[in-house]
Amino acid sequence: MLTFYSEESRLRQARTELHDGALVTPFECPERLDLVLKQLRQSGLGDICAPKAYGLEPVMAVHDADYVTFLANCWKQWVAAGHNGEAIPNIWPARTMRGDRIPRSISGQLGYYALAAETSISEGTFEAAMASKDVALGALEHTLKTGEPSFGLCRPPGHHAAFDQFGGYCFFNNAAVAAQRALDAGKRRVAILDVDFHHGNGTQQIFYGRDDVLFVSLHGDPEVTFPYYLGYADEGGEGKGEGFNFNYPLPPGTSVATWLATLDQALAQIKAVNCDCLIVSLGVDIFEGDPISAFTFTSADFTVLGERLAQVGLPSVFLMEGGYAVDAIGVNVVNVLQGFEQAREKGLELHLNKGKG
Ligand code: OKP
Ligand code: ZN
Repeated sequence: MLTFYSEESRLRQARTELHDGALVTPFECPERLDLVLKQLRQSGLGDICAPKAYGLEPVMAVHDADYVTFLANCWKQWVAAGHNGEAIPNIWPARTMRGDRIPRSISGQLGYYALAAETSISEGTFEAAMASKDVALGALEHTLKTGEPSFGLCRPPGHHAAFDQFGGYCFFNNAAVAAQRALDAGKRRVAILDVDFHHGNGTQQIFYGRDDVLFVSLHGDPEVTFPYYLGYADEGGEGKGEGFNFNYPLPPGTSVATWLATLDQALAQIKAVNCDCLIVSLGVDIFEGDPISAFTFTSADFTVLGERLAQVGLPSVFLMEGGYAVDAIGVNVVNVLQGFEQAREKGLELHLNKGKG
């Protein structure tokens, strides 16, 4: 399986995250890349290559142009306004105020375009977000061309980024950018399966009214978990999109057996709808040792996850989302990809033998 990766992902090097009422070193850190790369190289899974630059057009296909301009200019404007720290929103167009004004001040714009406060914007953030969506697009292009699976080692992650909002460590929605690109390349319907611990609110929002992208997510119950305001079981899509959105919220501490049984339901939903390819929002923060999440996967369980995903039998693109137990992140990611590859090869073998009669 080919991996796509960009050195420019390292340009995302924020120093601050608002966590537990303090500014801490961000959980979503560049070291995450090192451990995944190291394990990929050791595993012999396949080559690692750099994507080409796809520009802004595929981003504008799912994001608001003014939002993209805001992200491109935010750091410069923040510095020009004389601020010393990183750019962090501290006021929003809350329910009791106007939601139709985008203030001129960068502080006002930050609140307008942010959906949470933990994610600081720092120098290089926009460039890293550009690299991350290129990684996703490189992986997608390879899979569309060859039918072979691919892995996009995206960083920063994407699934919380909505049409015109950043947050939850995400700026561009890499999975959405890739899904839209697949459609624009002639695919009729794309399935996005999100296994990250956190609900992919951005992906859901972008495709909520559409039937050409099926969004299915397993995640920590938003009653008690970020992002709190989306990801409930009764969100089934709207208009044409009705029946193309499935949420499986699960309580903190959910056993792997229950999680996998729920996955089987989610996979049945995907198989019940005709899809041309599968994009997996691969967060490995469902790991038992994750510092900000509450599911119970062991490293070995990730292999089982990969095996099950192969049963869907669709051309598949894996895109990195979360995973903050840095020491284990490489093993956990590679276990998914190897489980997938091994099950897929076995499946192909069975198929060939059947053909021989
Ligand atoms: C991004 B991805 C910790 C609370 C959680 C944001 C979580 C973002 C997760 N201070 N805050 O889905 O892994
Ligand atoms: Zn997550």
